[in-house]
Amino acid sequence: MKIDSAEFIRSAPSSRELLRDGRPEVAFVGRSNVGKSSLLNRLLGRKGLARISSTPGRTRAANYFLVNRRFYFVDLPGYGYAKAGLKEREAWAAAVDAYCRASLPGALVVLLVDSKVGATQLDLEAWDYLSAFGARIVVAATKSDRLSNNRRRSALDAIRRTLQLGDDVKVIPVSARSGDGIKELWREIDLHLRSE
Ligand SMILES: Nc1nc2c(ncn2[C@@H]2O[C@H](COP(=O)(O)OP(=O)(O)OP(=O)(O)O)[C@@H](O)[C@H]2O)c(=O)[nH]1
Ligand SMILES: [Mg+2]
Repeated sequence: MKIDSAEFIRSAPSSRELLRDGRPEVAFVGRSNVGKSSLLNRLLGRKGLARISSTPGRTRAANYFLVNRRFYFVDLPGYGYAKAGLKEREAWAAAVDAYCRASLPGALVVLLVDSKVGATQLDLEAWDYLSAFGARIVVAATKSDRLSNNRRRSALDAIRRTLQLGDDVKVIPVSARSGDGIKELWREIDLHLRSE
């Protein structure tokens, strides 16, 4: 897809700030540090749009980006940040829960799983949680540049097994660094936007 415009619109830490203007949405969900902001920037071809941090757990609210004035990319805060205190975890859960309740099942969810780390117990819980909203989910196995071709293939199989994915669910290896899988992921996003 040709990106004519991409702009940060707002941060939504609670249901009050959520956008509900009927535009289609694509939400990016995954562990803290899994590469959500990097992938979003790569998809949009805008390096500094979503904030990338070497310190995990920096995204605390749902961040809306308006693309081509037609649809939203939503960068959700990452889960599983070990050093997060109880207050932070509660803030995280509140922001994500508010978003999911209001915007799923309509949105397409891109669930990011680190291809080197594999799917964790928290990823499985996230999968179950998101599926319960009836959301369409595509799994992006991130940082694929860190694995050889052989190891990438077994990593994808392992993710499928751990998340117990059916054949109808796509797992796309992606790299914000090399650009691997970006076209394939756009194809899925396009399909969703067309069906809206
Ligand atoms: N090798 C490699 N590193 C990546 C890739 N994508 C992201 N990273 C690195 O992973 C770290 C986290 O990236 P972010 O995009 O900030 O991750 P995030 O999921 O948005 O993190 P939070 O907002 O804290 O939840 C950064 O150090 C990135 O440079 C990738 O495709 N390949
Ligand atoms: Mg982020």
